[in-house]
Amino acid sequence: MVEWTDFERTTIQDIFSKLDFEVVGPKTLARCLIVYPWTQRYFGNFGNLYNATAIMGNPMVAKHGITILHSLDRAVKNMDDIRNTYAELSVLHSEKLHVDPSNFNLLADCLTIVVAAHMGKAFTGEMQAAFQKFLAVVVSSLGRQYH
Ligand code: HNI
Repeated sequence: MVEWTDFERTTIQDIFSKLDFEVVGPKTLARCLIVYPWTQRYFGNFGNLYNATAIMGNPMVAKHGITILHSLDRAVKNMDDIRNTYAELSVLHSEKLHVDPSNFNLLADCLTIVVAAHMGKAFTGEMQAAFQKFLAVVVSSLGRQYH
């Protein structure tokens, strides 16, 4: 069971309430596919991922990035039970999609970078610590049903 301080709770909720999912989601997934090109192998049905320009302009990447952000928002709304919130998604990524769980960390890091770029100076070290703690719990919960 993860303990959250009031500061962590408020910070995470605050960051998410201000994020434009339609912008941040696509940017995050695109960045992951560009920086870690081996992650592209899971998106074989997404069409043209030939280079960075193609990835950034790919509507399926954009749509899926938004889906991921909405899914993260579910964790924000269930901060005391992220593990159960992601039980089904964990099974899906493990048994159906066969996504190597180390990739969850890569996507989480890309999200942190995109958020930092959007928030600029407002994204203090303490806020980053809270945000990354949240993402670490998400990553661990998504990886829970792997065996
Ligand atoms: Ni992920 C589908 C959430 C990381 C590959 N993923 C989903 C769906 C959600 C989701 C929600 C839609 C499920 C459904 O249709 O029922 N994925 C998340 C979250 C994270 C994450 C919250 C991490 C923070 N997924 C990743 C990573 C990869 C990944 C890192 C691969 C590198 N996910 C997929 C693939 C699909 C997917 C592939 C199916 C996409 C499709 O539409 O075909």
